[in-house]
Amino acid sequence: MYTQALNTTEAEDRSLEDAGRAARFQARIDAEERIEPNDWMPAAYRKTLTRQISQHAHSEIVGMLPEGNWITRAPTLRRKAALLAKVQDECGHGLYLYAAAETLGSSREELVDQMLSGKAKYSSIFNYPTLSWADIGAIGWLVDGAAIMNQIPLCRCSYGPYARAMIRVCKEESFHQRQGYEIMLTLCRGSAEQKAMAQDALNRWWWPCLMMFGPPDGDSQHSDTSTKWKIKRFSNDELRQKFVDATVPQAHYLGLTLPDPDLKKNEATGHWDYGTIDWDEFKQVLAGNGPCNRDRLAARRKAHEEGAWVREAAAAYAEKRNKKLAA
Ligand code: FAQ
Repeated sequence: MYTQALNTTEAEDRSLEDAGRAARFQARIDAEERIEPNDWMPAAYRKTLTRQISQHAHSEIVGMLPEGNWITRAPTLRRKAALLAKVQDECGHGLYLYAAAETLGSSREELVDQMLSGKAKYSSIFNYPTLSWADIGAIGWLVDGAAIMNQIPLCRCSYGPYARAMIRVCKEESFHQRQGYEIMLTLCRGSAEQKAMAQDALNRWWWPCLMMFGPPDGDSQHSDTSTKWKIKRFSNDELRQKFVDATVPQAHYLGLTLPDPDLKKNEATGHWDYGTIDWDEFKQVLAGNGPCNRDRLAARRKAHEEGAWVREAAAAYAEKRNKKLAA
């Protein structure tokens, strides 16, 4: 476990700043050096990274639920195998991310309890329902697509364990994005009913996906410090725009229409200008009032309770093994 002595309070940090530690820390960040678990870091850097990484981990774990819902109903054995593997990958991402967060001094139990009690956030996107098979295509294409756009720059995050975890996560998310797009392509080349199902999924997932990138830059609370510390390399709005620019031509290739009458190519900037996002809806989802917030937390709490015997057995085995090794 990483030493408790490194867990400085904010008051202690202020006095350490006087000694120039904070300035040396910032100089290392500015020089693109990686910060590793045993290095000195300001309490606020540790806190914001623990917040972001744990929220990211919870998103991967809760994110298994909407797709997991379709494993038993996948249309073919091939689709079932791919979906099963994808959902397992998301679980693996959650586990790397909890491990990365643990290097900052919080235990996995503590972090998971924060999620189960509703104190910690997870991505808004996982509070929407998966109503048809096309939603599985839309999630892979759009949700994983948005996740990649956000996570590729995190491979260069200043905190070593998070940046390294992101490399593998991004490779797997790219595969997920392609399998989702391929489901959409198959539906769009199928019957009129299948194409309509794909269009309906796009209509429902498009705006919530744009919300995944977080509040507009003017309302983002953490962006300034996270940018200074090179946790964030692009702002929420910059990443959202990159996602729109990459995704609109993909929708056109599928022969689908984006549910935004204001969407228009801006010939001067080369970007796709999009309409107004419903930030009230985003705030409602964050406040726990999205279509599935209650179901998602109830499902996670049930799984946690039902898994208690596994945790107890693992702890008993570890204790026995440690005693044996010490003997
Ligand atoms: N949902 O000041 P900012 C995936 C919160 S993984 C919920 O701009 P920040 C893979 C934010 O936490 C998806 N809350 O915050 C997958 C803060 O609240 P706090 C998850 C949100 O941190 C695919 C407050 O609003 N990805 O999809 C959201 O600078 C398929 C103010 O916001 C990550 O977590 C939101 N959408 O920027 C899995 C990536 N947006 O903490 C399964 C890492 C904002 O003060 C199936 N995270 N908030 O209480 C990040 O890059 C950042 O944390 C942002 C937010 C960009 C999400």
